[in-house]
Amino acid sequence: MVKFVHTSDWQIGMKGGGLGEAGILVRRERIKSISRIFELSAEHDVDFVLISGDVFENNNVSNKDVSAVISIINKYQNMPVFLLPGNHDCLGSGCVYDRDIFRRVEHLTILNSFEPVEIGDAILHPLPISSRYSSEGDHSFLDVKEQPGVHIGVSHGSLIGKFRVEGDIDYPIDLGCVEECGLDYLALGHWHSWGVHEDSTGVPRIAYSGTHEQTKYSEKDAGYCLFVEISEKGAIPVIKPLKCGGLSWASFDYEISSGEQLSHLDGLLKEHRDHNMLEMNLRGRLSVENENELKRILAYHDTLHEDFRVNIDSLRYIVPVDKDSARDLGDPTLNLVDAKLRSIILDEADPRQQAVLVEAISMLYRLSEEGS
Ligand SMILES: [Mn+2]
Repeated sequence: MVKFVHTSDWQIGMKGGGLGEAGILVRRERIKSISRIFELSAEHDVDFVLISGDVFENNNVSNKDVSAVISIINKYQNMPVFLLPGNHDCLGSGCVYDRDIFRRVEHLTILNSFEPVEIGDAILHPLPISSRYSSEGDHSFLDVKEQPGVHIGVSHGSLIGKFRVEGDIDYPIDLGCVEECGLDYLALGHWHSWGVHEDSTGVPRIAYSGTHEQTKYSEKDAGYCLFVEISEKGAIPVIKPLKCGGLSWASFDYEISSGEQLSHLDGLLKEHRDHNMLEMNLRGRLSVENENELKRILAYHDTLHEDFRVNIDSLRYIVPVDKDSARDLGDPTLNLVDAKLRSIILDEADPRQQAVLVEAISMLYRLSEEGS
């Protein structure tokens, strides 16, 4: 029986990724999430923790970042940890794992060669990475079909045929290698979503743990590590995702076509209030008269989240073309300017000029609201 936790892509030392102030929070959470992986590992009484690459964002990370990771590992002296260098923290000159501190942590093994490593009933077969980018991959593991023990491949790259990417995939991995060599499990890193894949015989033996803490809105199924239990050689692995991510992210699209939808939008945003990180892509058309109400709704919801971003590139403000729809702005001069702008906009054919006029009218509304 072999029990372990599989994790990868911590990418400690990464910048905020365009998240502004929330980037600090995300970086801090990526460290906390490592603690949660070890807590979960202890709770599940695993034999070891296996990390399949990209623990660090690059080989130039600060000693402070390295120390933060080692500090957590050191809190669990009885938990063996096996760490494979990925493409972000690849082997070679200046490799982060050449730093002295890694040699001093006795229960941490850097899988920096192709030599199999035994741990209890398991034998790990590492394929460490030694360059940042490559469109080639060698996944010829040792043939262990006749060897006793539970054999676990540890690698970093992209399963061929499983990812839709333009151009060459990074470090291609042929899923046939698992059956060919007789592996019981292939622990992968590189992609940030967790997922289990079947080998060429249809048995789910290949898995990405995904990143332990989500890094951007576009990532799905991130913030997990995998608990893996393999009863004996040849058995089907039991693979269970464990939530370790601390931040909750959500992203949704909303199409608006009238001001009456604003209260619905407000309600929908309230339903998303528990997410730390919320992104909304707002598109459609909205009358300039409703612009301020929209801004007030958004300003309130901005106070509910660590990060709240609204993409309004596809939202167009429009002016009702009906001349009679002009409203009383509470000042004769403003009313006069409003009427004048409306009459010009009706005759304006150039959409760019129209947009300028719409903006002018919306400024007029703001002015009237500030004055009232
Ligand atoms: Mn990678």
